[in-house]
Amino acid sequence: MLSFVNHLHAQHCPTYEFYRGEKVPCFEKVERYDYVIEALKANGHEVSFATSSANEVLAQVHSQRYLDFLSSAWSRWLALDTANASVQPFPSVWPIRSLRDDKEPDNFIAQLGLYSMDNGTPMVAGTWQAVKQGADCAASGASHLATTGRPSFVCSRPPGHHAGSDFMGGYCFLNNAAIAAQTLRNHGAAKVAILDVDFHHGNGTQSIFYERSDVFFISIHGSPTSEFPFYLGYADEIGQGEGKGFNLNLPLAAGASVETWFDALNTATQAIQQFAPEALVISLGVDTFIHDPISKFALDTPDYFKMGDCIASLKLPTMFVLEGGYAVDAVGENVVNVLNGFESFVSSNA
Ligand code: SP5
Ligand code: ZN
Repeated sequence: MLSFVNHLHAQHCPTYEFYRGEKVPCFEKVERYDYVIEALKANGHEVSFATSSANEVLAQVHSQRYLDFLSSAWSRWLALDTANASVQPFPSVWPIRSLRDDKEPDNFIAQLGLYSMDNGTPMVAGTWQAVKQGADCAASGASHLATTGRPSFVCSRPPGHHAGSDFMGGYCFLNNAAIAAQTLRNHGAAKVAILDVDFHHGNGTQSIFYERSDVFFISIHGSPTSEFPFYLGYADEIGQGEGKGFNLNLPLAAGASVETWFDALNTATQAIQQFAPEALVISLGVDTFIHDPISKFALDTPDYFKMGDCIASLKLPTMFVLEGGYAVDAVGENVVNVLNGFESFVSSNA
């Protein structure tokens, strides 16, 4: 499968995040990417740099004021103090209920809170360069699928599915899966489905398409009663207005078995079949892995091959976008197993 790889990913290299008030090393590590590239090459998958720009689609997925903030954030952080060059900014105040989010304060940390859902998404000097290139890879993977009918894999970090139209969060800045889906729409696909198999609910992707009937969002994830992002991802979120009936959440209890997970996948694939999209985007997080350090599902390496095979049985034009997965040295093999499982179905049913 052709992979569009983000060669600027390492410019996003935060070193620490906060856990229970203490600084801990980042889970979303630079090496995750290297393991995926290594596994892609070892399995004979071709790689390409981005071939399209996401400039146009970015403004369809994200608000202009958020894009302006994100693209200029580091220079304004540095302008406060040159010593900030080696400091990761974190928000400390947020405009929650009863506070105004329509006014943009001049204070940088106040702006950071306005455009963040958590304090778990560290930013560094090269974050914008890395995430913009990731968006270009997502647009490229979608254009490749739309123009050739062949599947693609977007190999990029940081991930994207927690990023909403106007906020970052959960290690995510630009929503690559949403950018891919919107690019497919722009190429003429009337209906697109996004299946999010990351352990965490894809709150950003859900919210971007919540009032739209042209993009059906389906997510299998740890229940928000106990798992990040906590404040979205319940089964009663079915879409709104035009979008009513075009959002499906399948939350599972932390600790759910592999069998339970594949039952949910079966429910998801049936719903996708019913929707009959012209293209399918998979938000491919492999933090469902039994040894993932921050997640609580039990999938093992061979299960990822089966996942790919199940997805291929839909026989839809499909692309994959890398999301989470933090058991660093297993991420490559698990991701590539999904792609191989997908291709093995396609070739054995050709
Ligand atoms: C894309 C994605 O997978 N984002 C996940 C963001 C999760 N952020 C919260 C991390 C909390 C880490 N908790 C550490 C538990 C260690 N036992
Ligand atoms: Zn995740």
